[in-house]
Amino acid sequence: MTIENIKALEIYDSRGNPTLEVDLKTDQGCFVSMVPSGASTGIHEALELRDNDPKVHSGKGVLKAIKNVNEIISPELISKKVDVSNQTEVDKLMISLDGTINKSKLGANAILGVSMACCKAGAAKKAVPLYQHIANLSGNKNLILPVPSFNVINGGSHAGNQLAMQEFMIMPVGASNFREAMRMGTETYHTLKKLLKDKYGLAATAVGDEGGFAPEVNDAKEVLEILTQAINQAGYKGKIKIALDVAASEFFKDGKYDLQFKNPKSDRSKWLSGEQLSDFYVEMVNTYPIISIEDPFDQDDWPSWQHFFQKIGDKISIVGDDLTVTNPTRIQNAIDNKACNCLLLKVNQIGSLTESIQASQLATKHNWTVMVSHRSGETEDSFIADLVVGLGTGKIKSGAPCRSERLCKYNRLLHIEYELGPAAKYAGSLSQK
Ligand code: 2PG
Ligand code: MG
Repeated sequence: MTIENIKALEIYDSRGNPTLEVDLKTDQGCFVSMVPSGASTGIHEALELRDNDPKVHSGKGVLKAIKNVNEIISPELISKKVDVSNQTEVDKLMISLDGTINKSKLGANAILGVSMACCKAGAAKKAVPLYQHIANLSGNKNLILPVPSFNVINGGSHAGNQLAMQEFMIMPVGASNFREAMRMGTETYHTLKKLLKDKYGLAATAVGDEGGFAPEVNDAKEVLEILTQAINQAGYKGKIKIALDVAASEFFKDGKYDLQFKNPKSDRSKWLSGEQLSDFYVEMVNTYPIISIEDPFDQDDWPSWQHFFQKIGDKISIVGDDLTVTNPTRIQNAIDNKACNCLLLKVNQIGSLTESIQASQLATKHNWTVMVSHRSGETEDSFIADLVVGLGTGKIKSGAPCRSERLCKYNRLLHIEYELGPAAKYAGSLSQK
């Protein structure tokens, strides 16, 4: 089964910014993918090609990327008669057609759109569900339903409040299956909503980019306090743990961390050194049920990562996102430097499925855990739900249980669990080391 046609078009993501839809046709039908987009993007990520015409969409148009799919990638893949189930060959062809190290010629958004659509077509050709096809591609024999990490409080570059840290997440590690994890997460989300309303008023229940609440609170401890209260009040003490994504690259300035970075009158004397910030985290971990901290430091502040890993790497997951950008070279660096022990896997950071699988394999080979992740700008494509089950990594973050671009991933996971029936396995506490 070869490709008959590939067509890209401009659609919009959950923030109303343009992105790509890719429609790939074979004799078995049309396979559609949609490309996500980040806000707190790491500087080492593959290049998301934008038109940069300030008069249109503030420069965010993706017509160049679309043209690259329609006029360069499509004719090449069609004329080479590539087999859609041979994902490695398809991705390799596109990577060599691009020829740059960060996909800056064709755009990681263009390449990824075709890569994901092709994977869906490949699954159809093999007549297996998408998650099974991905499991086969990656050589994984263990299909696993992940622990969801619900981002219930939004801050950082995803929210209009003063909170510096970007994501406060809840992980139902004590659930016995994925359906129960959803119930625990949503009940806690609604309990939290009520607590926030009672304490701060109705405005505190407005949501940020990923569907989590964005109360006007700037103290992380105050947030952790109310979050712990919500978990306990919902009846899940000990069964739901907390994970953070600090996204510290967003507020690293002149070698220091500015926890008031969204305040134009930020007081420079309060900026923290890497070591001071590390002490702050240790105190938080000792006080609250925190099991995971993502991007605790800037993407190039290696000494702080190493220092923190030494201190607490045996106790919690230290997750590399901007640090590692799903890039095997940066992951290898982090392994060699003992900087973290968990990979955040985002397909658009590297720009193809084959390289994402390689990144995941490299991380797990070195005993890291892997959390598959959405982007803050999302679409209704639920590809990453199949990806996490197929890779069997046991963890996913897809925002709060609120807003359909977040829920479509969780809902797809519910469907997969139903489809697998008694064979479905939930990662639970095994998702942690
Ligand atoms: C992150 C992501 C997703 P963004 O930092 O982990 O939550 O945000 O897509 O804006 O990089
Ligand atoms: Mg992150």
